[in-house]
Amino acid sequence: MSRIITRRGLLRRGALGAGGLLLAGCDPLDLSSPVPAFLRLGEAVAYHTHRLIGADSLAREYEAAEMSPDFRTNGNTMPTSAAYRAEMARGFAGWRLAVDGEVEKPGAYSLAELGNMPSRTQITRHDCVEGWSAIGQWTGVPLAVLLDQVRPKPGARYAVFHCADDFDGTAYYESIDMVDARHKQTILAYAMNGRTLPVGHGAPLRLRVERQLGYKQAKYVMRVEMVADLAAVRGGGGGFWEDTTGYDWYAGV
Ligand SMILES: Nc1nc2c(c(=O)[nH]1)N[C@H]1C(S)=C(S)[C@@H](COP(=O)(O)O)O[C@H]1N2
Ligand SMILES: [Mo]
Repeated sequence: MSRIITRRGLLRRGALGAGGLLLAGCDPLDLSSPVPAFLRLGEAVAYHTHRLIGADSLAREYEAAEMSPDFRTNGNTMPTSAAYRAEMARGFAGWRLAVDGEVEKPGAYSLAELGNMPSRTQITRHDCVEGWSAIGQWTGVPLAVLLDQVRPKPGARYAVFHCADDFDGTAYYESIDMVDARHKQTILAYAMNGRTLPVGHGAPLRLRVERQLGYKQAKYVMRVEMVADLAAVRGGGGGFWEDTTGYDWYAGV
């Protein structure tokens, strides 16, 4: 019997009964290769199911008439760091998004530069685990466009989003795999509902990774770091909530 080691212990492949039934007819449960080793059982099944349905499958998009009249904010709504506050006071004129790590050509991009790149606008539903949803319109630069500029090295397997805010001194961050990083609807948004992204919603730039839950939608993104492995990044779980509360890293909706 083959086994995979997860962050929370040992899984036997034969234990994946529900997933085997769900996906009967193909051989999807070879967990030896593409599933990140630290996924838990249910999460591994969800990850595999999503990847089988299709790396390119799109999250549902909505009509303008369906947009929520009031899209609430959640989590941090105003980073406290002095550097962030100083940039905010200047309308983020000196702010740069760093894109670095396992890449051939690290870059630092101003908001004007990001705004001049190809953009995508999408109206999607945001689902927070705390039990609320909202439909909003997002405009930004596809992460794939940035990746084509910095050229990830072959070993790069995850994009890590480092944020300006923290909870009691522990920085917020998130991460996604290369399939989601290159997905058509994965954008770094600088506008929401047709206006400059408000500070409460993550100005100057926030991630939209539309096939996953709310907490993956990192606000106040300062730096995108390409890495080979998530174990060495902060708590090793791939995100703030994953590290501190045990939320799933792969939070498919
Ligand atoms: N940097 C940062 N990103 C974050 C959070 C946060 O507190 N800090 N909260 C997350 C959660 S739980 C949700 S539901 C959404 C909320 O986004 P909104 O404020 O635009 O509604 O942002 C996510 N991204
Ligand atoms: Mo959330």
